[in-house]
Amino acid sequence: MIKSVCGYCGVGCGLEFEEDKLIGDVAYPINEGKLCSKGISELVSIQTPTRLLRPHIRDNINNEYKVSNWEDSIKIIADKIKNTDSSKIGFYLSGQLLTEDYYVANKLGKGFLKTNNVDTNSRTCMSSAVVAYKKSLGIDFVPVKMDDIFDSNLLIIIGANTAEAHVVFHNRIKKAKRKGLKVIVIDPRFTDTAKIADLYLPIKVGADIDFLNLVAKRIIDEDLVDYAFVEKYVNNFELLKNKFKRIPVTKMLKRTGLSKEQFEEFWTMFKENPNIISAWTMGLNQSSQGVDKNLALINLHLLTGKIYKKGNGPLSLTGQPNAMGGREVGGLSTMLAVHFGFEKESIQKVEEFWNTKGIQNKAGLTATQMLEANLDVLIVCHTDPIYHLPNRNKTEELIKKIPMVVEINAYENSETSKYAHIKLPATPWGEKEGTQTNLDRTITKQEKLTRTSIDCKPDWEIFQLIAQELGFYEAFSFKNPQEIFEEYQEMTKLNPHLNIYETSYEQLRKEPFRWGDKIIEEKLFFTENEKANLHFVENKLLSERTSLEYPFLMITGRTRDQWHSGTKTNLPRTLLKYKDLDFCEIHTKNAKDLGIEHNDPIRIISKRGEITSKAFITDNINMDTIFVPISNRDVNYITNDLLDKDSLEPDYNHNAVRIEKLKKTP
Ligand SMILES: Nc1nc2c(c(=O)[nH]1)N[C@H]1C(S)=C(S)[C@@H](COP(=O)(O)OP(=O)(O)OC[C@H]3O[C@@H](n4cnc5c(=O)[nH]c(N)nc54)[C@H](O)[C@@H]3O)O[C@H]1N2
Ligand SMILES: Nc1nc2c(c(=O)[nH]1)N[C@H]1C(S)=C(S)[C@@H](COP(=O)(O)OP(=O)(O)OC[C@H]3O[C@@H](n4cnc5c(=O)[nH]c(N)nc54)[C@H](O)[C@@H]3O)O[C@H]1N2
Ligand code: SF4
Ligand SMILES: [Mo]
Repeated sequence: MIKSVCGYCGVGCGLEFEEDKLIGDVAYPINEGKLCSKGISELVSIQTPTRLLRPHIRDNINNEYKVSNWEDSIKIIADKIKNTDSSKIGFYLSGQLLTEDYYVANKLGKGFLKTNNVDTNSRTCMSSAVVAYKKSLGIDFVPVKMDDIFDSNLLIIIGANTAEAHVVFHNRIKKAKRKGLKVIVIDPRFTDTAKIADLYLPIKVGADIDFLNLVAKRIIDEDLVDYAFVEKYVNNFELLKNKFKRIPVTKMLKRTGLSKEQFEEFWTMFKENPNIISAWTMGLNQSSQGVDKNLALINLHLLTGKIYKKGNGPLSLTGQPNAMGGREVGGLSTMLAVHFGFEKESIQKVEEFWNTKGIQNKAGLTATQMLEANLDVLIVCHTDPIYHLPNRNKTEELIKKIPMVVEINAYENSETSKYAHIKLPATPWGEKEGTQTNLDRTITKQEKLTRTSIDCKPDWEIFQLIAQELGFYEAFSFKNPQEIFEEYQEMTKLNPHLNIYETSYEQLRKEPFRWGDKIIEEKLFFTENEKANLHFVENKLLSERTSLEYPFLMITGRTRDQWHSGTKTNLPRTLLKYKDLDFCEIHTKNAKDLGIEHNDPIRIISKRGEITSKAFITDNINMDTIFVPISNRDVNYITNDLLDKDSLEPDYNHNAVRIEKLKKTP
């Protein structure tokens, strides 16, 4: 029997592998033996016919790929890199990479190629939360753990659908409910998560800042402020208080679409429950004001001292299995390594540690900027930007201009592979080992369960081969993931709050390790004066507006059994299909007005493009709002490419569209 962890979502469930079968690990603290359908079917995806098993190459994206070998492919890539200015090279990584992969890619990019253009799909996902935590707490730090819900009285879930996106955590919420936890769900859709709520608030898309500011104002007006906490630990209270004197309360409530009674019901629960956790994901992050939405929520915890206290705090629910590990390593273009930025002293420390010189002193291109930057070499690893970036017609035009696109993938059917010149076969989950950090800072270990397919290589090794071909043998001579992890651990000592050095690779085989608990115990903030910052933010209505021509707002998101583009989950043998891959939720009244019936084929059109889908008529969505799951691979042909100005995360959840009924094909 081998113990490992699931490689899908940020919950990070423990599992056991025995005789070709996976079961949940009963002794594992996070999931107590439970797994969702994705976890159970991890093994199925290894054995699919759509695995990428050999290197492939072509001169031109209009030609067919030809099978190649590692030696030639790596040489072609290294030669091109040698002849390219470092500012024209980009690494497009993924929150699904293991920590060791991230470490090697980041070291190569920032440390040796001297480009900070090393970013990740987490930009489209968690970057608003990262920036907000840094602005408010002074550090990218999740100050709560999932199990804290058992010490809490009230869980506010805002802009997250745990029932489908963090399934096993959702089961834990249900368990905590049986022990008295109350749950409020705030979402424009009455989701499966809302079904377990004690109070459901059908907020209008994009109105979260208005709602959260109204709550903050009430906290101040009704003296629910924890003055002792604020005095000792928090900046900007007077400023915020003064600003809230002049906010247009009636207009703000109107924008939320909620009634006064609904707001009062919320307020009563908020006031009466001493211990409160708030949890959020894409409903807040993916917005033209994603950072501000986060800050408005964190304000509530700072004002009431409901942070760094058992059963309290703002719990950002990271989506991918190792987006957190990537953040710790420094795999975003806006940080250097181990939580360091680009200050002189940080660069010096990192240069000394890596034994290199000339690290660039400013942030590199973000994932959402790379395609527009006229790059000469783009290396995409473990993610599918053509599928996932917004305004796809534009991204397709942009990627065609890049002379060398290298795609490292374990499967052959990504959308980006249509635009790559070289495809390199990576070793997927189950055939490799390494570490990952789940959404509450718990580091877990993935184990190799089956043999590695002959011509596939783990992601770290692919970056190492490129580094070696470029001549960096000394810095890139890792024999296995353990050696990488140990070098990384040593590096975390440069920034001791990242106490990852306290565990060991061997120890992680036996039990998970959570870093950073001391930060909570000692109530540490990492701002200049070591106090947390309140921020006054307002809903600036920056997102795309609906119009007569485009009268609906489209939001997008997940369904329980599908993983994004579905290279791993859209398989004939996958166990369950709880929901279709392709549907469009539309309110009963809107459908009636358009003469659309259940399952009718429809076309959804925005200024940028169009897609087809199938109507799913329901009362569980706000009027004039539609929802399309991202398992419809075409969804980003119609999404808008506005970005949050601080995090540069896309505004995926605010797209003006119109709907047309299509003729049914006989
Ligand atoms: N099954 C499955 N699970 C996954 C994934 C997957 O692909 N499949 N992906 C993982 C990843 S990478 C991520 S990031 C997470 C995402 O996890 P979630 O964010 O929980 O998943 P989404 O379906 O995107 O849900 C976002 C919710 O926000 C709501 N929403 C949209 N706009 C607004 C708004 O303006 N305000 C509010 N309050 N709510 C709004 C939507 O209706 C939706 O219910 O899931 C992770 N888990
Ligand atoms: N409209 C809209 N767009 C969105 C979102 C949304 O909510 N709405 N959400 C955004 C968010 S939060 C996210 S996280 C992104 C997700 O978007 P992506 O990251 O593009 O989605 P995935 O399908 O998970 O892509 C992972 C890729 O890695 C490959 N792969 C699997 N295993 C391995 C391996 O071991 N090694 C390597 N090298 N490759 C492997 C898979 O085959 C797949 O092609 O989408 C973003 N885009
Ligand atoms: S909840 Fe997440 S980590 Fe747990 S089994 Fe499901 S996909 Fe895997
Ligand atoms: Mo994500």
